[in-house]
Amino acid sequence: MSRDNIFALRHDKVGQFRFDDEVAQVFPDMISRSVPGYASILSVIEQLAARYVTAGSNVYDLGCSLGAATFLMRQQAPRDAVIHAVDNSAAMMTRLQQRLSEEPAEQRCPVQLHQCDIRDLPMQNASLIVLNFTLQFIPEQDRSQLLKACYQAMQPGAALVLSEKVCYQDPAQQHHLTELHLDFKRACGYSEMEISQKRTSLENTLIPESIETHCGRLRDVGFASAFPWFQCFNFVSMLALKPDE
Ligand code: GEK
Repeated sequence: MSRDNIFALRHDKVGQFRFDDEVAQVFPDMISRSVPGYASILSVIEQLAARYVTAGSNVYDLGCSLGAATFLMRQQAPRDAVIHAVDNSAAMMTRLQQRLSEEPAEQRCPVQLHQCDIRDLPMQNASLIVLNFTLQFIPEQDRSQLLKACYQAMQPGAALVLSEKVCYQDPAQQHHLTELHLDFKRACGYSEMEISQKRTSLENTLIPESIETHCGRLRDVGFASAFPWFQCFNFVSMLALKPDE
C-alpha cells in the first residue's frame, strides 16, 4: 500500500482537495490513517450485506472510491444480486476497474461500475445502499433529495448505511472530539504540517453535520428508524431502515 505523504511538503498555496490520481494512488493508506474506526465500519458493512442483501436485488456503494465496501459486500451477496459501485472520480474508477479485472473468476455476484455523480444515478430494487463517508462531500441543499431517491429505490425492509464525520453544537464537545481525532492522526504518523494543510484543503469541501441533523433528515425522507450504531470520536456510522410492508 503506497504511503500518503501528499501534504508532507509545505505548499505555498493549498488547493481544494480533489480525488485525483495522486489521492487515488495512496487512498487506502490515507483513509485508514485519517478515519478512526474505518476498518471496523467496513467489517460491519460486510456483516450487514449478509443480513440485508436479497436474491435478485441491487446493492449501491455510493462514492465507492477503490471499492473497499464493494469487495466485502460481494463476499456475502447472493450470486444473482448486482453491486453498483459509483464514483465520479475517474482516477478511483480506473483503479477499481483494474482491481476487479484482477479478481479470480470466482462464483461471486457481478459488479457494475458507474463513473458519474451519485445525484444523477437512477436506482431501483435496492436491498442495501451504502454511503460510507460520501454524503459529507455533497452540497447540503442536495442531501435530502439524494436520500429521498435512495429511499424510493429501496425494497421494503431494506437498509441504508450512512457513515459521516460529524460536528457538535456544544463548543467543548466539538473541541475535545476534534483534539482526540488529531491525536489519532498524530499517532498514525501525520505531522502537524500535514494535518494543517489537509484541513485547509478540505475546508468548504467536506461539510460535516450533527448526528441529530442526519437522523432527522433520514426520518423526514421516510425511514422508519434511523440511528447511530458506531462512533469513534467525531466519526459516526448510522443505519436507516425502510419499514417492511
Ligand atoms: C470507502 N466509500 O472506502 N458523486 C460521486 N462520487 C462522489 C461525489 C459525487 N457527487 N462526491 C464525492 N464522491 C469509500 C470512501 S471517500 C471518503 C469514500 C473520504 C466520491 C469521491 O470521489 C470519493 O471517492 C468518495 O466520494 C469519498 O468506503 O475520502 O473521506
